[in-house]
Amino acid sequence: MDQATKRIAAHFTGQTRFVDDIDKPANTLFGYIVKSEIAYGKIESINIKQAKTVEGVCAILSWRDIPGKNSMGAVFDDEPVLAEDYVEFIGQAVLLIAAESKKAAVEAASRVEIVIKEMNPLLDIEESFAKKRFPFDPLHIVSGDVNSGFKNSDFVIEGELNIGGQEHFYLETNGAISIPKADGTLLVYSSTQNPSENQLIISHALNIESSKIEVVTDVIGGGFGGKETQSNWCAVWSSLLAVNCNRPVSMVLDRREDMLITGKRHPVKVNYKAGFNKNGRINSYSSRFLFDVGFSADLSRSIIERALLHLDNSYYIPAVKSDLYPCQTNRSSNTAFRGFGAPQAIAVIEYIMDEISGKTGIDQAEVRRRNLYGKRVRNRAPYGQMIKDNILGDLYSELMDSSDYRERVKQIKEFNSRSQWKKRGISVVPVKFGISFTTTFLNQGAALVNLYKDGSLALHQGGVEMGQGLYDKIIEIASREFGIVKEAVRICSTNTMVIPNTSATAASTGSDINGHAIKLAIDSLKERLTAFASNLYGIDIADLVWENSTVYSRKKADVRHPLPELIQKAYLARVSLSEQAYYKTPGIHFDREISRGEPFYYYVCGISMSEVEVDFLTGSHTVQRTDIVHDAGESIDPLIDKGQIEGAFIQCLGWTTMEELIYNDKGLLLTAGPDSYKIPGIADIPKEFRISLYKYNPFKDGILKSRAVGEPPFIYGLSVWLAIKQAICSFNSGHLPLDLPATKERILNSAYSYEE
Ligand code: MTE
Ligand code: QUE
Ligand code: MOS
Repeated sequence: MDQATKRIAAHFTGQTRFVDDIDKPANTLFGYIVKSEIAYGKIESINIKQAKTVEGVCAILSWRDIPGKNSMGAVFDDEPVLAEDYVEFIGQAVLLIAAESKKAAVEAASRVEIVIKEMNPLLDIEESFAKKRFPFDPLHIVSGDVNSGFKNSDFVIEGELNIGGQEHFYLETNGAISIPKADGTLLVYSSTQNPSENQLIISHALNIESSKIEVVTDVIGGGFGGKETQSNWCAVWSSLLAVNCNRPVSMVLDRREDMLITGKRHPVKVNYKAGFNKNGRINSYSSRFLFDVGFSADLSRSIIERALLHLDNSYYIPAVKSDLYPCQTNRSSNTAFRGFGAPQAIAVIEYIMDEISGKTGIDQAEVRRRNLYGKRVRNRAPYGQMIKDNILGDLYSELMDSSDYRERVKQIKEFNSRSQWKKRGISVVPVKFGISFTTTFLNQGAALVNLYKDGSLALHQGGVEMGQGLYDKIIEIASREFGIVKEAVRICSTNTMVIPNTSATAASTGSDINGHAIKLAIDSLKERLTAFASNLYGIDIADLVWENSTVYSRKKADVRHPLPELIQKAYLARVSLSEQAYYKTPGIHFDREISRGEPFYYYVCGISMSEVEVDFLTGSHTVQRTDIVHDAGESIDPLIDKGQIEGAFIQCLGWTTMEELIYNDKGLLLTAGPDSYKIPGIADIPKEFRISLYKYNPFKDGILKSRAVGEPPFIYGLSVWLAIKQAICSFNSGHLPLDLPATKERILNSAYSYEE
């Protein structure tokens, strides 16, 4: 088995070593945070006298003990490492404790006396909006004239949709181990999607240069966006304690702490207005989005920007106007989560598509088809980018054929007319997901490849493996490009001392950016060695073939050498066996001021269809069947890509039908554990689950003609929610709106109420 396969096997059998599983040095201390129990208030006094008497306590730090900047905001300086005068959400870190044992740390924390003058927390987004509590400027987009669009429409609808947040529920919680070295440098093992940012934030807080902070990240137990910025926290906290005590400090959050203090997917409240014609085509769409960003900005500006860039989903809309507001609340800071704002925006336009079907009487799939972007006309997105190489229509046709749609619609109608309490519904949802960080400068990556004298190859790159199969793809790219067997290739942990200034492994760009960098490095190394081999064996470069760790000549049968032999000779001849490379995504730009540009290198498209059966006595439902046709290009590893599609779909199904974050009126998250927060289980998988990878796209944009896959398939889960809405509509055509998540309770509320 090659290393990538072993790693994957270890991952799904629970043998991957997470940060907490690393063998720690014997003198490692346990790090712990003292958290605010109040959502908003002024700190009047802190007394640590009793806490310090607990045996085994080594340090109790407040913000005053931070040698550098008390700031760990990734984009804006609005997030203190430790609270100063005010606390702004329940769970905010006020003090740090290092102790010989967890027991001692927890005991000390319970003896800390913090007096906080409680103030009224801001917990409602409408109220935050009314008070204009925006941590940064709202975003806007205008394209065409919506008002004349509404005037010229046969129908105009207006509505409100409430979309819930979502907990990441990665298997491995946030955590880091910081180890101070004798030379004043720091080694940090961190469960993060962004080692370079951990490094930078630690450097600011400790006031030491980045070059002295080595952040190492091995395979992590999931990130899903939740470890882009908020992994900074444990990394900084453990480092502050480690330097203060001059001993290693391990800080790994338990599940309840992690759920309580880290941010989630943004809940959103949307008011929309849409104008369309009798033929089902949309003319005009205006909307107001209120995003609950939590207490600080975090990545919210980029997240809202991605929402703005996906409010069209796959549809051509002649006139668009949208205002998107970041509303501050006294909750943990909402952050990146698979889809990065796009799922919320796409949910709205898909809801509208369903409403158009209801008002016009045109089948929901047909309404969607009529609105898809065109190939030569109707092909410019509201922000100006041309939708080139559009295959949405082809994907649609393929899905219609392979799913036997027409026949099943008949069967569903028949079933629904016979069945009083159970109704079935079906819905199609396409996706067009923009690939690239919209923050253009982040689209860069680097790699270093080292050959050893025995012919084995080690790869270094900036991406983090979190279960998405990045390492597998990188090894595959290197082995294919170099002509070396995978068994001889190793990929190394992500390390800030080897590949500097990396971007987060995010925006689904991990394999494209890092894969390209690896390919460039491999190609230069191979070019140098090819020249050497051509000389050595006296044959033309054009006739040399590298395959499966063998170098041979296309023309002369006697020229056939094992790769290790060639490498050994190259070493003796003093040919460098190492190469570094740098990649930046070409041709993209975006002007934030006017919301115009070509932010995306390409789009990933696909289409889904789900059929559900809803029981209107209990509100429960089953997913009878889901069909997905997804364009993964020339997939580097079809099994990995199918796994991504399945996982993303199920994750969205959780978001749209069962995962509910419930807070009390003081702002305390009541659902801070798996006992009260339900994520999908094995029984929630569609009874029939048919995923196919589209084979006919002639356009090959990604690394080795593949396409990014991490986030786009998340959108497919929306088809379950909208199929439920269709079933409700069969039960009661005058039903109330169906907010997200469509829990049993919401399904019944929607089904048994009537719009006046
Ligand atoms: N798959 C697994 N198993 N675990 C994860 O944490 N994160 C998702 C996606 N798939 C994730 C995952 C998110 S949010 C992103 S942006 C991409 O993977 C990141 O990896 P990539 O860019 O290499 O696709
Ligand atoms: C998609 C993403 C990200 C993004 C933009 C996208 C993302 C991310 C950032 C970002 C932006 C500004 C920063 C920063 C990060 O932008 O994941 O550190 O200063 O982190 O379209 O996934
Ligand atoms: Mo993914 S939300 O871009 O980490």
